Amino acid sequence: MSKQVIALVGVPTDIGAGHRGASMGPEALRVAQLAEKLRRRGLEVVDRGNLHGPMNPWQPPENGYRHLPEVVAWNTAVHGAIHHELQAGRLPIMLGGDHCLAIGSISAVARHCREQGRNLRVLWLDAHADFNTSQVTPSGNIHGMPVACLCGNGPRELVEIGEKVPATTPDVFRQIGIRSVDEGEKRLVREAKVDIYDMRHIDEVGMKRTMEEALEGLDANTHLHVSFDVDFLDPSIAPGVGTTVRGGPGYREAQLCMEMIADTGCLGSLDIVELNPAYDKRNQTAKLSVELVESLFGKSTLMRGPD
Ligand code: Z70
Ligand code: MN
Ligand code: MN
Ligand code: MN
Repeated sequence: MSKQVIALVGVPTDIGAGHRGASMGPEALRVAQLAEKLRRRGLEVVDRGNLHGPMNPWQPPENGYRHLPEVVAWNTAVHGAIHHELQAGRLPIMLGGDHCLAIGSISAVARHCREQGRNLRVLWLDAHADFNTSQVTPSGNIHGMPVACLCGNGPRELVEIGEKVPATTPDVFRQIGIRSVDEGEKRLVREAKVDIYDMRHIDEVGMKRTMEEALEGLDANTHLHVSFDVDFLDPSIAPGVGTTVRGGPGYREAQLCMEMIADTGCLGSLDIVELNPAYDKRNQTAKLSVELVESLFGKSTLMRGPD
């Protein structure tokens, strides 16, 4: 087998968010030396630069959605770019950008898995379930809706980006670190039976057992996609996000989470989203994200492996 090549795809927009600034995420990750750190691990990395799309018009929601046409435009570009990289055998890392962009990236991954006859598992690392619809959203912000859209519950223009409708089903998702779910959204995740490992679960059984559960059933034919919303992390270590929610995983729990994913050998694609340099201090949240991604690609904090 030839060496796995990683492709970085920057998507500089905050079109789906409720705070401005996630559009600066890709550059902050580059400044924190994401590519160089992965290369130092012996990996081959190409940086595709940034995708382009409409400006953020910063308008109030219309019919329950903020900036829907712009969100469609950005996600259409993401879908094409991520599918292109997968098709060429590369492992794409999407540098967001806000989390609405996972509609484009995960629909592309799902399409690729269908084409290749592979099974898909999505690990959704987030403080939020992102399962809102226009009926129940408290904000109209589409970054609170990507999982619902991917499962067919959303506006036609977004749901159809996956080519197959729905692009995915709730059973492929494992959500970890969840601690902020809106009232109407709770009913929806329960009805859809989304597999949620919330902070209470992590507190009760620990991160190790949680990850064993979330990773159960993977095999050599599984493509593992990690959608890493940086607000997954406790705000004391990761202040550089638009929406901080206290009570998240700390440094050691987050490292263990990444190390256990690396150990599966199944990682096939990654989103890094919601990093917001406007709220950060000395780029510390970008640096921490890069450290965690190094662990995701096999760097161990312990005395294991080639390090
Ligand atoms: C809330 C909403 C949200 C961030 C997702 C929050 C959504 N559930 N916020 N990611 N940072 O407005 O739908
Ligand atoms: Mn999110
Ligand atoms: Mn393909
Ligand atoms: Mn979030």
